[in-house]
Amino acid sequence: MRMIFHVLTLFPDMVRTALDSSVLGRAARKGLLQINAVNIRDFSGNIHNSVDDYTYGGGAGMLMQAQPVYDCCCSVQAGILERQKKPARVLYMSPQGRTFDQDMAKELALEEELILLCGHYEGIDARALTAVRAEEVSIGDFVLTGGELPAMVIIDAVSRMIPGVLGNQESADTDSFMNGLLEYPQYSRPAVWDGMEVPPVLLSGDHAKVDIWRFEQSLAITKERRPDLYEKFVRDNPGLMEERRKRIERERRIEERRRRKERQAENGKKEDNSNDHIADPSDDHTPH
Ligand code: 4F9
Repeated sequence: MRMIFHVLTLFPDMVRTALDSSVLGRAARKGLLQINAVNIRDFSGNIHNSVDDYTYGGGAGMLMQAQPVYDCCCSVQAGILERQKKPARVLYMSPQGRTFDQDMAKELALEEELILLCGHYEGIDARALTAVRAEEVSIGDFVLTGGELPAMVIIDAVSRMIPGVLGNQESADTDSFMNGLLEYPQYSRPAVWDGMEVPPVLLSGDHAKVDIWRFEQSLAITKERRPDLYEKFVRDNPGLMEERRKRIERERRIEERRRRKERQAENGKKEDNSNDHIADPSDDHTPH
């Protein structure tokens, strides 16, 4: 099923050009998604094609008027109603909105059509937003010159959740942030570059060890840089964290035994090993 993104904007070319290249362009040509950039100015309804005016109450800047935005949105919704028998969600790009994240990207990828409304100047008359039932969405705590870049950010993040948009190679590496942790560092050839070595475990060929190393890197980086994400991960994955605790405990015991043997060998003197044949009850033999 093809997903259609309707972008309502005063700068439709900006949106068309940006989304016509690379991964999204390829997906569009494959028929997996469609970008419908609609010029709000086409709905001005006056010979001057004007769509903005001064704000009531004063203050700097112009505001996009309600009528062109409303008419533009209704025109697009009319087509959507014919195709999917229900109106599409209308997302208004705004710093006042709900913060966009990966969970929201996954949620939006379930829709067949979406309307992304882009404001300019000081924004859009609040009555139009009410009339079209706009949901305000923010991509972060900063102010831009318009909603086009946020709309493109959302389209990009949602599109890569659509089956077939990413190749297998590309989709495999999404799983890291998708699991709620930050990415571990990655390396390619050469094994030594500018005097810096690739961590030896990655050259070992031991896939289980590599997985553990990557998980540990992800955990450490997330704990250091994003304690909020780390706490959430620990809360949401008690089983994984318990498995990890057991693994670390097991490694600690093995290391301790190794050190003890080493000391014994060094001293050359006999210590009491008479209990070594008895299984340690705290040893965990479950497969990992
Ligand atoms: C929208 C900023 C969403 C961040 C829209 C000026 C915006 C924005 N997230 N800034 N117009």
